[in-house]
Amino acid sequence: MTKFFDKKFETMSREELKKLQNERLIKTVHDTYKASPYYKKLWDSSRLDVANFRGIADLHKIPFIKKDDLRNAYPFGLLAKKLEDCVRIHSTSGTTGKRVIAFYTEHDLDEWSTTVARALTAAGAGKGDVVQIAFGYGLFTGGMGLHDGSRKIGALTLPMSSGSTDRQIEFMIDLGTTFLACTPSYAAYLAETIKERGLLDKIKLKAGIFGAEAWSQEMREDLQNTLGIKAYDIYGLTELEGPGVAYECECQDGMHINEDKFIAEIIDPETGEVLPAGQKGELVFTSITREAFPMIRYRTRDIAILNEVPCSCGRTFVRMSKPLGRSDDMLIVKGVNVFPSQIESVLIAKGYTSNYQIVVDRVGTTDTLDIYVEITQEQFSDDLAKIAAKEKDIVFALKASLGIFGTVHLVSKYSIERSEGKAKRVIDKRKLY
Ligand code: DLL
Repeated sequence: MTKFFDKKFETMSREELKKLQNERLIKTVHDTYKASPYYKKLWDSSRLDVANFRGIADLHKIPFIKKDDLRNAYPFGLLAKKLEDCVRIHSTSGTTGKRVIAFYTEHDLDEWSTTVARALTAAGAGKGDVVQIAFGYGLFTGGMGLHDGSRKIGALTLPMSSGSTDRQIEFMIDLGTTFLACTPSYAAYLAETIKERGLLDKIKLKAGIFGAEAWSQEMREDLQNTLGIKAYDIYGLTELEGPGVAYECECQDGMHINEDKFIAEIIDPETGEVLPAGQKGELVFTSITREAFPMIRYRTRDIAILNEVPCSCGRTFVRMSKPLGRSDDMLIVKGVNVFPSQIESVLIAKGYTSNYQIVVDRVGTTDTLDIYVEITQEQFSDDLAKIAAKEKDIVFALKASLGIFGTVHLVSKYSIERSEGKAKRVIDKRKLY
């Protein structure tokens, strides 16, 4: 049965929704122009006529905001409220450059917790449920984001943060956790450990809310089968509040974008041209309810497809596909575009686990692609000929999917480090030299 947290908005007619988006967009543009010197300068230099801005019809006239803008404006340049009106910050991990700091007013936190409450409710959670949050707490948005959403729906919230796997399992059993929220790779690690310890019949999990990294449909099925749950996807990014920008309903066929709070566009990442729904391209979001840190035409670098076909759950919000990867996660190996999730799909479809790592290197002028895949202890005791045959089988399956040959190495269990947060699937040595 479909459950809604906010039926009024989640099932609003498309016409009403467009009207609401338009009003909110015009207000956001005017407020931001007045309040943020960075946006003012950017818009003035591109001759945006803010006074006569007509809303969605003029959205394409606004220049994009990119990650570099956020870095250049660090830390306060994009603030559109006084610092004293802000009550919290979160931040990106900053592994590939300066951190981005996002600011929130009380109103922003309330809006955010509503988006997460919608996601949890769509997955079936509510009062009486026990929600175990194994996303990292702290500057990362996952922990606190899910926490506030879970509190909002009246569930019993377990603020575990990531890691301490023994304690996670102990609490899960002792408190009868019904919903687990974490990265899919950490969920896979938890599932593997619970299974190995023979504790599957002791857990009461009904569903999982997983996100913050790419995960394939095959990985979903694997998690669902092992844990006996439904595994729901949740999407978001620090720049746009955090988790909850989009969420899955029981149909598990794309994530509904919270369109009363965000306007989504798909663009050609090369030309910046706006593409029609149904075409693959880079997701661009405009926030229309955020006060402290408005993001107007923010280029996410996530590649996805929008689906405007009405969903049978009754929600009218447009759906986005699973991100196929970040445009900057995409590997170009031997001239071919490769997303790690494509490799994951092949491996899981062949019966392997999601414990794999991809190593790309260059010998002379030729790229090399090595894929390390864990096998079980029993498989590892196979004779060499059997292992070689299995490796060859994966090599050909990957060639059929990616179009290029790689080298596959089947390795013993636990040779690949387990992840408690976002998994590190790719080591691109070409970037390290
Ligand atoms: O990962 C926010 C989040 C926390 C989302 C918990 C979902 C759950 P960042 O650390 O800023 O924020 O990373 C954002 O992670 O641009 C995507 O590339 C990726 N990502 C987030 N959710 C998904 C997902 C959080 N469901 C970046 N599927 C985004 C695939 C995802 N990729």
